[in-house]
Amino acid sequence: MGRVNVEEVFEAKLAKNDFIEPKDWMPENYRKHLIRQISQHAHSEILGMLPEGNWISRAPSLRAKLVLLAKVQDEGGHGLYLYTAAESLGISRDEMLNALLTGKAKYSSIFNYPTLSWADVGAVGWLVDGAAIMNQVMLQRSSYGPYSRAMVRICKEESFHQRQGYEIMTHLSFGTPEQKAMAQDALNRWWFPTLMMFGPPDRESPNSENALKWRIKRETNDQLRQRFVNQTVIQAEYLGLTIPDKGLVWNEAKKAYDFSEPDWAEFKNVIKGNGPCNKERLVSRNKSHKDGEWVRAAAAAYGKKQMEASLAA
Ligand code: BYC
Repeated sequence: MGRVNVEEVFEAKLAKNDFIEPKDWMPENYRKHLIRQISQHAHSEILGMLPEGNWISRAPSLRAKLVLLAKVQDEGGHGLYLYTAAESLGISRDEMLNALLTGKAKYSSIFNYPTLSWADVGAVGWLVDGAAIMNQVMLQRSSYGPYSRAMVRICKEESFHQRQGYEIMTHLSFGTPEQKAMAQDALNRWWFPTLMMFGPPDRESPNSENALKWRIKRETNDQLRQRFVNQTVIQAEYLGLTIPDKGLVWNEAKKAYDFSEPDWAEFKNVIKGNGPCNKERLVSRNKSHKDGEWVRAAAAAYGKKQMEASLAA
């Protein structure tokens, strides 16, 4: 029997749309690319708990508080699935968390903006979760099995999150003039940062070529951004809100909206660590990590005892 060429097996799997699984051979750059993207994604979920968590104690009703609590808890769960998927590629949870806590790791730019009013909780759910789903639906068909399966579950929960945000925006937009003004103000502040979530324009996206070749990403940053704009304009119209972009205009020839580019200098500055809340977010995350030390120690001790008991039985 001839020797199996592992590279050919890998390529054949990609060509057939089969999943690559943790024990399969994979090129070292594919493994590193996935660790980078999945760990950044996990960090974003965990950091994403902070701007929303900021409003749990000030939610305007018990119902609103319960729904927001459930949503923030879901984000913690998403982080857990994603860290686990990244661990299957041979990196430890400690290594990833250490990179986050020391400010070395990237996480989504969007979570470095403040949530100034209850309307921001609505705008985050509607726009930020809406953008997250747009990106994550394609990731459900990502080539790495554990990442793809994590995304299936995450997408189900994200669609509930998007509804939660849109419901808040609906109440405010059809409420008093002051409430409608709050909704408009939130949209004004979150619109362009949300467009930045999709990443730099394709002409400046160094990772896209490999991501598309390996079917980690299925669509480009610009394609997803365009689809998000097309979908969201109609939702804003229903709410009677104005998207804060004078360059937004329907283009009949391309059957899509033209729109202004976000300020890419601002985006670069935020991911360098100089956004409005970068420092505050890292301080909060470090504090939570430290405060949770005894919980991790207790869970590890319990796990060890259970293991010893099962080995002795
Ligand atoms: N923020 O070559 P590119 C959520 C970095 S979770 C910060 O296009 P790629 C939610 C990028 O990492 C939302 N950095 O990269 C959670 C790269 O730097 P490195 C997060 C960004 O990977 C809780 C460089 O810029 N979603 O929504 O092909 C509550 C060049 O970029 C950003 C995910 O993570 C950014 N926005 O494409 C509510 C989805 N954009 O690593 C909601 C998974 C780019 O070379 N990730 N950079 O130093 C992806 O799909 C892709 O990684 C991205 C970027 C589309 C984000």
